Amino acid sequence: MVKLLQLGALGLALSGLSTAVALPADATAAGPPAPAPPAPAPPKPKPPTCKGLTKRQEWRNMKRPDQQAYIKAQRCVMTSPAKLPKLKALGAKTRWDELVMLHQVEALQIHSTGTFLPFHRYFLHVHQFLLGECGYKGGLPWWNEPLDAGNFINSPLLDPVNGFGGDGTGPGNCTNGPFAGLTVNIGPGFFNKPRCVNRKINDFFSPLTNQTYVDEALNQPDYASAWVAIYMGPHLFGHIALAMMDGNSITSPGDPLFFTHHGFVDKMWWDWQARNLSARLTDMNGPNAQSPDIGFLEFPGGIAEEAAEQGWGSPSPAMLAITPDPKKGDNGGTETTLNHVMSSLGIIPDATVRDVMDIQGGYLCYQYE
Ligand SMILES: [Cu+2]
Repeated sequence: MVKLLQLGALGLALSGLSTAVALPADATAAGPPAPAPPAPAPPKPKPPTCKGLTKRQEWRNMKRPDQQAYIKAQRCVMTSPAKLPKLKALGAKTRWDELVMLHQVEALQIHSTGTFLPFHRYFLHVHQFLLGECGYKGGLPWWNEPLDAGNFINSPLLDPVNGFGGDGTGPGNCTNGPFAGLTVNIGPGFFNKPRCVNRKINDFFSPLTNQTYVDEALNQPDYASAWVAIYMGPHLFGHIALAMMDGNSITSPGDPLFFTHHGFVDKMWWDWQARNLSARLTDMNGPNAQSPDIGFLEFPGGIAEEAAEQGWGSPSPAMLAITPDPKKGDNGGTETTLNHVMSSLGIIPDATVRDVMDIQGGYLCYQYE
């Protein structure tokens, strides 16, 4: 991805160069001016395009070695030492912790907001980058949850050998399988306590990820209603049914399974966009941070009340000191725009919402299968 961007920038620089070279040639011509040759058509700036799309396959359609390579890379990120001094100072011990801390620090500006979908698309991209550091070159898997709605417990994704490990057991609801024995140091909430990878499957709520609810989201007429339908629909109920990392909204990405759930969420947004691309590649709005009075849409009460009731605590002054300005790029307003700047706290460069609107626009290059 980075390479493509660099190539794109190089192309622009080269096209600028050829224009610059053409001008002095005319200017130095001696004697009477020759009839001007027809001006060469200015090179059309090439829109950034994708050379070879990465395939994001549904987990059970991936070949077994590809599944194993993905899980191996996730384990590698979970055991690689943290790199960013500011995040290490706040308690991140591994590269995985840095990823989870990113979600933690920005939690109140990326949930219940218009930035929810673009940020989580960017967040998956950050995840992909970290897997790349561990040598993974394949696409991210996604989970077709309607196939398992009502029966998450028997999903092949929860297989201890060929999946992400099963339902949590024991006092910490620690999962078995490939992530057993690994430690996540970020969360729950705004606290940082070392924990196992944990989850608690609840098939009372998992039917609410079924195709009916997906279709309801996909049938929304505009972004303003679509993001709410996705967020409050299959996204939320998938989280409730999985209760990843103590069921905590702030630090649930500690569980590697999070990224297959959010692949499903991202695909819903893309499927919605694809129904009317010309309009929906630029359709963006919604608050760029939670209102203190409303907080998370899924919980009653505002931010302060939720923090107390959910036992999350609040961001420490040190966390607030590294929290990006949620209005950056939005002209100081409270509404998410295409110029909204998204930060990964230094894991990868910042991106704008515009960058991620098109999953095949050049900044991103993938397709769902
Ligand atoms: Cu999130």
